[in-house]
Amino acid sequence: MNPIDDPLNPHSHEPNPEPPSQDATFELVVVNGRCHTITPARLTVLPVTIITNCYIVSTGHGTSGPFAFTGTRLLDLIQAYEESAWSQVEIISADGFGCRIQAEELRSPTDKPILLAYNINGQTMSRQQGLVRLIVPSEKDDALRQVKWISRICIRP
Ligand SMILES: Nc1nc2c(c(=O)[nH]1)N[C@H]1C(S)=C(S)[C@@H](COP(=O)(O)O)O[C@H]1N2
Ligand SMILES: [Mo]
Repeated sequence: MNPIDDPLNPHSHEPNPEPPSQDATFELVVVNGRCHTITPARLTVLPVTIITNCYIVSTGHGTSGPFAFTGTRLLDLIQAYEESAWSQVEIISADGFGCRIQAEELRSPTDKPILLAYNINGQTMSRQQGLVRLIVPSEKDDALRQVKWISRICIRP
C-alpha cells in the first residue's frame, strides 16, 4: 500500500466534513479474532469519564474549543472485552482515516485519558460532529488522532 493511503499513517489533510454513513455502530475485533458489535448505547453503560477544556487543534482550519467530552475510556472498553495480552490498538473510520495507539500510552496515568466520546458539551454528539469520536487530549497539532466516525477498533497482540 502506498503509505499516503494507509489510514494508520494519517497525513495532514483537509478533514472530511461529512460522515461516511449515518450509523454510529462500530466493530471491536479482539486478539483472538472475535468481533463484537458496539453501539453508542452500549458505551454509555460502561464507566463514564468526562474530560474538560479540550481543544481540536487543526493546522488547516484553526483551533476549536474548549469542549467537554463525555465518553468511555478506550482502555475501559478494551478491558471489558479483551482476555488476551495486547500491545496496541487501531482505531479506524469508514472514510479511510485512523490511528494506532500503544498500550503503554493507554496505561500511563493521566487526568485526561484517551476517550471514545459520545457527548460534547453535555449534549449527544451528532453524527456530523463525529459520533463515536476518538479524543486524544494530549495531541497538540493537526488533530490527526481525533478520529471521527469510528467504524472499527482492532486490538493487536
Ligand atoms: N474520520 C475522520 N476523522 C478525522 C478526519 C477525517 O478526515 N476523517 N480529519 C482529522 C483532521 S485532519 C482534523 S483537523 C479534525 C477536524 O475536526 P473537526 O471536523 O471537528 O474540526 O478531524 C480529524 N479526524
Ligand atoms: Mo487536521
